[in-house]
Amino acid sequence: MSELRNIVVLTGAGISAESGLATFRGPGGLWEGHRVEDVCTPEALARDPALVHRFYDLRREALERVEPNAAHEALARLDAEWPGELLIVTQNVDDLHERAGAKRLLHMHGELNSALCAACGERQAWRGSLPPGTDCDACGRSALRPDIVFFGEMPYEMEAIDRALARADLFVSIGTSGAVYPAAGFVRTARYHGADTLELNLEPSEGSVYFAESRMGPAGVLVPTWVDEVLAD
Ligand code: BJW
Repeated sequence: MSELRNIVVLTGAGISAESGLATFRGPGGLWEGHRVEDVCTPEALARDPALVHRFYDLRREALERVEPNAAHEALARLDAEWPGELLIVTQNVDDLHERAGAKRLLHMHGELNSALCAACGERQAWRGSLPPGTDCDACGRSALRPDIVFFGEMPYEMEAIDRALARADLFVSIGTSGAVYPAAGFVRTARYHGADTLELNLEPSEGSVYFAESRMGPAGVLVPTWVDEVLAD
């Protein structure tokens, strides 16, 4: 730990579970009875845009009713106080990290409060309902869709993430099942470049064997404890 300077933190749905947002693959997960891999695709959006847009409208509404929890707050404190490099990469499309105060943050799977033009690729901040056929401010075409990375689409900011992983001394994964790539491969990339690795999760993830250390429990307890340790070092 004495040489620790550059940290990359990856977060998943588990970090927002204690705020009241459902995870994807647990019991009672999102998409109610459907495998997310079957419905969260560009093909599903093309087949039934009203259904997919409505689903994200409801998720956007639900976001207004929840608050960041102790884990988001602890990471925001780490961001404010850590003197070395830090990158928080979230797979989550909620805005709880930024509402807690995190700044060194990337959303690799998109954002609920953003709309993407399927015609010109422009992204714009979005609040409230987003019906299919909404006009794009940039190109005027009626092609706005939820700014969500579906299966088969390229996640955002991969070059910046790869650069940070190559420089990381420590990679920490919080509240993710390790079922979805490329995020599930970050632990191996970080290890390849010599980083120490730590997993904080309710249960072992699919890639648990690749972590040097795994701590099991709720993020709202584990993350503040880990942040205290790092900042005290
Ligand atoms: C707690 C807790 C508490 C609960 N405290 N913990 C075959 C092999 C390998 C790869 C592929 C393949 N076929 C296709 C692929 C690629 C594909 C993929 O990975 N598929 C898999 C199904 C195999 N990936 C893609 O298509 C991605 N794009 C891509 O690969 O582009 C090409 C490329 C090439 C080279 C480089 C880079 C790119 C795109 C993936 C898009 C994912 N999108 C979604 C939907 C977002 C929209 C929405 O929100 O509706 O993103 S899917 C969904 O899964 C969402 C999440 O971000 C993502 C990950 O889920 P997460 O966060 O891990 O949640 P859960 O529910 O799975 O787990 C929660 C965890 O928390 C659990 O472990 C709990 O125990 C824990 N937990 N409570 C702590 N209180």
